[in-house]
Amino acid sequence: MPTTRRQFITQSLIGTAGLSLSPKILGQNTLTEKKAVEPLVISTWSHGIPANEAAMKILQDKGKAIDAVEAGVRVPEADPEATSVGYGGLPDRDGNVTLDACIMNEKGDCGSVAFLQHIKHPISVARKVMDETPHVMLSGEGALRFALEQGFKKEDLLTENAKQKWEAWKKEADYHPWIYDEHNHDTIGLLALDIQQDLSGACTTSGLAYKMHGRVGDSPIIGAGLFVDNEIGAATATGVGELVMKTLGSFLIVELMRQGMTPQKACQEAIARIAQRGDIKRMQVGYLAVNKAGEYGAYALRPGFEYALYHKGENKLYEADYLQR
Ligand code: SD4
Repeated sequence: MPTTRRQFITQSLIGTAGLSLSPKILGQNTLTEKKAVEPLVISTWSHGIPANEAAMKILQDKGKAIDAVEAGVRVPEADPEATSVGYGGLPDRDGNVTLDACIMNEKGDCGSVAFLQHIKHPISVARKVMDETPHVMLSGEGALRFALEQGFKKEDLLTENAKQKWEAWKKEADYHPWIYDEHNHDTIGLLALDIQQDLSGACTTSGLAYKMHGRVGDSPIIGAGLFVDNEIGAATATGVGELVMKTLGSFLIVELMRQGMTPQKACQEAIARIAQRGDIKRMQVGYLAVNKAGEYGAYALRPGFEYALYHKGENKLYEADYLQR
């Protein structure tokens, strides 16, 4: 029988380090009473280390998870060396840097932008969509117009380095988005648990390098690249977006945690679901998940998926376990 929400939360709280089994914890007030918990930030790839740093600073100042996740992912968005996020991202096959991002808070509110050009911080535009409009998602020209109305600056995001790589690629124009290449799959997905025990997440990317003009991946799709349910947990994805979209991976992971799986087991199950669908040779997908109790998980289709975890005073890079041996 699936675990009910109340059972899950009670079990999670029992599992939280430092919480005693007082009758109060097990009683009626469980859902409304908030205990200060150890904050946690987890994010994809090595650019997660400086992103976690920025996010944790906010959490340590007793800030909210939603502000932490936005501040965190803005770090790689602004970094020209991060060639798969924001400024400096590798362009599509026509030389346009097109960005996808989404954000989700503890109330289940979310905002997203897809196929956005010329704006360095798509995550902050996504936040504005969440906070300032009745909608969840804006795309292309409309997203750009909204960003400019909100005071964002129009910029050229194609750096000299990215332009040179694109020009080198054009000589062959050989397009294999599915082939795993360590430089082609570096979306940042970042999840945070604040001291109020609230969860939020953010996900931002320039998508697959040399993609078709107009292609949108999983990263701005709520439930695919990111999902947060503050009563259960949160999950985010990186890798070949088409595989994540076909299985709605992040939503699936949160639902599996709702049924009682640990974050690790839920990530494994979501990766297995992708593998069951067909040939995944040389393709990469990586998932991260965290639950309300601050337990986390990470799993990938193949070796090489790194994630950064900032917890209990340490911000470290780890390599996730994987399916394809
Ligand atoms: C996408 N998931 O657009 C993204 C690509 C990526 O790490 O780089 N992920 O499909």
